[in-house]
Amino acid sequence: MTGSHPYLVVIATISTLVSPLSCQNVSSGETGTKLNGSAVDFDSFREHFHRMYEVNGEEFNRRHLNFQNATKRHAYLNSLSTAPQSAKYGINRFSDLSQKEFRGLYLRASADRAPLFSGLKTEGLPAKFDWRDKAVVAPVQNQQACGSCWAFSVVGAMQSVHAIGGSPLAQLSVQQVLDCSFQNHGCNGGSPFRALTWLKQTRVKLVPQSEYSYKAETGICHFFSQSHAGVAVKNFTAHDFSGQEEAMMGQLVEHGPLAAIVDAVSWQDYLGGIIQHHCSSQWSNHAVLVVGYNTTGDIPYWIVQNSWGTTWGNEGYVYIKIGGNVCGIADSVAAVFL
Ligand SMILES: *[C@@H]1O[C@H](CO)[C@@H](O)[C@H](O)[C@H]1NC(C)=O
Ligand SMILES: *[C@@H]1O[C@H](CO)[C@@H](O)[C@H](O)[C@H]1NC(C)=O
Ligand SMILES: *[C@@H]1O[C@H](CO)[C@@H](O)[C@H](O)[C@H]1NC(C)=O
Ligand SMILES: *[C@@H]1O[C@H](CO)[C@@H](O)[C@H](O)[C@H]1NC(C)=O
Ligand SMILES: CC(=O)N[C@H]1CO[C@H](CO)[C@@H](O)[C@@H]1O
Repeated sequence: MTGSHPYLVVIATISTLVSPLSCQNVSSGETGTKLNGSAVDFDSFREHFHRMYEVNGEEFNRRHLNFQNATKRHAYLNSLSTAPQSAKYGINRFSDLSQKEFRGLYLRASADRAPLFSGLKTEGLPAKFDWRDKAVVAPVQNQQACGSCWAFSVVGAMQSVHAIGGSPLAQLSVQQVLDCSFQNHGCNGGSPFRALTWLKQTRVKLVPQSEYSYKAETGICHFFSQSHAGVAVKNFTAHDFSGQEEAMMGQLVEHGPLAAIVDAVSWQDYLGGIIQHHCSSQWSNHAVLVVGYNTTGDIPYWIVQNSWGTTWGNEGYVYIKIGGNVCGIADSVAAVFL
């Protein structure tokens, strides 16, 4: 499933191209109901997402062009969505960003190579499994205009594994990882594996989110004494499960939610449903948390928590077809041990 298409051009240089003003408003469209894509004009879009740019000003014209390009992309992306449960693409709060801007703001995970998984598949797996049913998955968060997905995926895995171990589900500080994981680049991006390596080597304890709250910008690392309560990583595994997604299902059930990196270029336009097409496995650029799967229907799928707020996708989640390494979901997958 490597079908890329003319609109999904890879843009190698990642730079922040958007003015801080529009960044703010890119991340502020969290209220109200979601536009569902069909026949939305630019005026309705601006009203819905509170875009204040001056009519016919330079920014207005540029955003209008991006918007028109987005609607063209949607027609293309939807052309293969034939089954009712297939992914739908359309207008959302990202629709006035160019693809390059979107990448620069949201897709800031660097690719990690992991060794091919060589273990066995687990026998007797349930046909569907969802860690949310066990109340060990924290609510969907919003990274806002900060390239911090790599930290959200790692912290998401840690807080779930902590809760699976019997502790009350608590949100841990993403900001602490952003500020303190010095081999990464804060809001300018990072790698989940480097963050996990840092956590394992330093045994830094992540404090609750309430004590070190998320700012959506890189700050100065706060240190806590060793006696301060927090959660540390003992170990982690990282594997490539491409061609072995059933074994990956076993890891999920045995160890808890998994941190994974994906190619999320087409997610700019995603509204919901199961992604089967238009999602390559070649250029990973985003990090997420795999929390479950469902193989009972015609199209088996992964249940994946994203960090773009609850108005994106299926209440903040994305479904990805199992098999074929769609979006590179199986390319490098980490399980954490606390
Ligand atoms: C999208 O919105 C239109 C008009 O509001 C509505 O008729 C249609 O059923 C909606 N489609 C979906 C998939 O929700
Ligand atoms: C919009 O699409 C056209 C043609 O597909 C392309 O040439 C142009 O660069 C795109 N504009 C932006 C702002 O992405
Ligand atoms: C960490 O995990 C790796 C891979 O499973 C294993 O080889 C290693 O012994 C573990 N280390 C510790 C300290 O548990
Ligand atoms: C699993 O998938 C089936 C088929 O698509 C669907 O009917 C069912 O609601 C799903 N189960 C859960 C728990 O989401
Ligand atoms: C700079 C700018 O346009 N800011 C606007 C962003 O959107 C909010 C509403 O969500 C407006 O109040 C701001 O004026």
